[in-house]
Amino acid sequence: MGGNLVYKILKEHLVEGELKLGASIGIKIDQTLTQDSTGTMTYLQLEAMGIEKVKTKRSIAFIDHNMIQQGFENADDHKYIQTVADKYGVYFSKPGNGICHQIFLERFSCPAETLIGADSHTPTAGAVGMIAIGAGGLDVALAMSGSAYYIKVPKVCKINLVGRLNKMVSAKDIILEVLRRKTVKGGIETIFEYGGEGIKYLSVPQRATITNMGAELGATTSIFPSDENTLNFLKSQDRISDWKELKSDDDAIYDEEITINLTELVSLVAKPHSPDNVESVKNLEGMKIDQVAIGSCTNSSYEDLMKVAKILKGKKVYKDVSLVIAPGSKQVMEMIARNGALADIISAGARVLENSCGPCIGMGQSPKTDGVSLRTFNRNFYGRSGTLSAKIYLVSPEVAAISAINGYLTNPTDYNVDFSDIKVSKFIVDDSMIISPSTDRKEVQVKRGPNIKPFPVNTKLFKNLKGSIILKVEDNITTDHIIPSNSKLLPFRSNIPYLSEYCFNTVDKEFPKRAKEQLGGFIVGGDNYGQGSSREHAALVPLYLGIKGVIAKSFARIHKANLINSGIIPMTFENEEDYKKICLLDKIYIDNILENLHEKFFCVSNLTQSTNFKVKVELTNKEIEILKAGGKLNYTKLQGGENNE
Ligand code: MIC
Ligand code: SF4
Repeated sequence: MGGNLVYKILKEHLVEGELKLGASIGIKIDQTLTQDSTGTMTYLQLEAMGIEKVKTKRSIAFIDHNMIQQGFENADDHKYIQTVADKYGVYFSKPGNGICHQIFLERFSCPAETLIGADSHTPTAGAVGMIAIGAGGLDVALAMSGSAYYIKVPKVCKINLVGRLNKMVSAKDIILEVLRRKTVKGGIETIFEYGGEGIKYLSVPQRATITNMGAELGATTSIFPSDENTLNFLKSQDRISDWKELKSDDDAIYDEEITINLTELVSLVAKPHSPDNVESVKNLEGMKIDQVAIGSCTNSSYEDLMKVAKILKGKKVYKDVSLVIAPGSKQVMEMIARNGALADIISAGARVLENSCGPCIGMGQSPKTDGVSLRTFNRNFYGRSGTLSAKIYLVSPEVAAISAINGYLTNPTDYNVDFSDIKVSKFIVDDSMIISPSTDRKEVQVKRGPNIKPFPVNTKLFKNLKGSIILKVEDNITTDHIIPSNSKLLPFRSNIPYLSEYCFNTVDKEFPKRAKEQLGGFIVGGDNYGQGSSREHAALVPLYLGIKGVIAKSFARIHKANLINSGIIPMTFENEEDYKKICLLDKIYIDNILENLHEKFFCVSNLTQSTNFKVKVELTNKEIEILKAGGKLNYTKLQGGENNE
């Protein structure tokens, strides 16, 4: 097979393996990105690799998540990241410069290159024709040290966009439609390649909304061709030399194709508590709302905020609604400040937040008890907003802004707002908040505050495994369930012992205590276990609590990789009936796991119920060796260095 965009880029970057569906391949990584809540762990691991300087074409450390600074922890972690970046030759984007994915798109994205990032929404850069993949921090650190990044060659699903969006229906509705059809697990081991005549009406920022939220499908990534719209975008960012045409061949082959008729698309909304719980806005119109939040890496571009400003101009936010807006970057904020749109937003009564992730990750603006919040974000997982009883609905900026004025969910199609003059031919380009690394790196002192604690490292795998089932959970458990993020916990991302007290807090508050009492053990999960973020804390914290393996119906891609990297064995039930039978605190025993890992299926004894059941492991030979070594860091050391993978 050949000729599609995905295979063209993978072929150019292939360093190991054969480019055929399902095979394990190693690809060369051109660029990496980290953000602050995953970054501290990533750089601690990079330091442990003993290299002198990063070996990528470019690596960037962003500060955008952990911004409240209610104690010393955030500021200390930011200083650590800034100094460690300087030491290892990494660019540093200062707090206030904006959200990593928005800035990366504006200032660093390059068609036909590869990117991995310690954040699940790294695929945003697929909007310019990059293969951009979210990964655990350790994999990003390894890429910085010059190692290849390993993936299973995913299937390529072409999404044919035909027709043209109606006014007030937007890119957000396209990706919500894909989620409606494919669900949150419909993209596992898949790359979505967008094409068709409809794409010519989509600007790069609109495409970025789609590739960004492709993460919610569980996809490896999503990609658009690099065409004239890409050229215009890069030109307007003063980066014409980064443009390169990238298109699929006319006879390109795909593993699957689906078509979306944009002309027929209507405004959509994802209901609580899952991004695939999609229905038309019309069906829910009139629902009373308490809060509207506009921003996040999905919908905080200049175009998005200009639409919002035009809708709000001369109007007032409804008396019972709190409207908050967080622009995606300094560039966006400065543009709307200089052209007066920000004044229209402020005059309407919006609360303007700084350029960061903010409420998207529960850093402030938690809704009131039982509150209904409309958000332009990408995730509405249970508890993520910081208020357990809140109901979060995901919508487009158009729906959000009009609803904020009315006080209830509103179908925007009857509104006639003129967006025709929003196009921009030249952005304000000012990279002064991106600090280049020092030339004299030897002199740089890495500053470590007291919040930075050592990360746990596993031991070599024992011959036999024995332990209790410490937790049994349902389908679609997210990393937000495993290790919640909010303004109280995010400052402790470099402090695994502290975080461990909150592991599975929204599901079962007793879990950490039980894990300690039982001296560790196993977790039983449902389908799509570990969906959502890339945070390796969702593996490192269970490791710290003694978890040896997770037996689930199926796993989300990044979380499975993070478990393996931590030396925790991901197993799936061969027969789903066994999921039903197994109980909390059952004692299980796995004989000769060292040998069994090489078999596709092996037997687990349930000592409590005096029964046996079969589990499956889907691992490459390298992953088996990583598990035996007790995680990827140990494995890399055993191989004699970071580059001998
Ligand atoms: C998210 O949107 O869930 C996050 C916060 O950006 C995470 C990263 C993290 O947990 O720090 C992600 O998407 O990977
Ligand atoms: Fe930040 Fe939200 Fe985007 Fe994650 S999804 S990177 S928290 S804006």
